Amino acid sequence: MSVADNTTDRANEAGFGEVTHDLPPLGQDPTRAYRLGIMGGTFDPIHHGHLVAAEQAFGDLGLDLVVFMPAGRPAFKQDRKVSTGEDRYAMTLLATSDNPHFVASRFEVDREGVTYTADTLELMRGIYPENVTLYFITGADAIADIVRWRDAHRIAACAKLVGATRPGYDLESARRTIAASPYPFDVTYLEVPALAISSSYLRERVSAGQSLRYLTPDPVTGYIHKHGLYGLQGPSFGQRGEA
Ligand code: DND
Repeated sequence: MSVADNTTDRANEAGFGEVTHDLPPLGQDPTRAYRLGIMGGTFDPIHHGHLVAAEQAFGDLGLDLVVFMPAGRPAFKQDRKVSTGEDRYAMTLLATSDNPHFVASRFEVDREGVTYTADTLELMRGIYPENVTLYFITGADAIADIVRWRDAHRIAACAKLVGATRPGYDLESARRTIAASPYPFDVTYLEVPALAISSSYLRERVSAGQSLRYLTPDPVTGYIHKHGLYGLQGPSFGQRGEA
């Protein structure tokens, strides 16, 4: 059975209707095991903290690939207007394009309705054969929250978790929260270079007309300026002089 046939059958069984996808093929050789990393995020915008965490997970866990998956319609970002899925996907594609083991996917952006991680991972579990283990990569702060995410038990059943340290977050508290959970989460904690960068910090800098250099790849900065994201004031990119 091809990867695509498998996708449609299993997704139908799960009640999601027919699913087409752009996920990379993996698991072709039934005699070996594969490891697929999934870096989920709102990525509004993507920055070097996300990229470093994924690269560290790739190396430390011996992953075959890391799929960067911008969240489709995140139910959990009610406090502010999130940029369109198209803009967040485009920036993710630009940021990952020069790394041969990073892939950007539209899997959530193209899905109708609110996109929950449990649904995404269950669909992916159906798409990939059993010799592919899924590793969902998050910041350590998100690890502590994950027990409260929609259908957390389904997340625990479909994927292993990777908790990347993030400046200011206490790993011990994340460990305690996971240990107290009734669900069988399998978490690997990673020390990643401490990059105190956040998407909100980048958005603030853009709206204040400040540089994003060394905080996110230059093509992402170019996209933000060209498309006037984050309340950028003044002339568009190319006339400002500074990226
Ligand atoms: P964020 O909005 O935190 O993404 O969402 C992360 C993932 O959680 C997405 O896939 C969401 O769909 C999923 N989620 C969240 C809440 C509820 C549910 C699902 C649900 O299904 O119920 P950001 O773009 O802000 O960040 C992406 C990742 O990168 C996060 O794991 C974050 O902790 C991490 N990160 C850093 N890691 C290391 N160093 C830094 C980082 N900045 C962000 N400087």
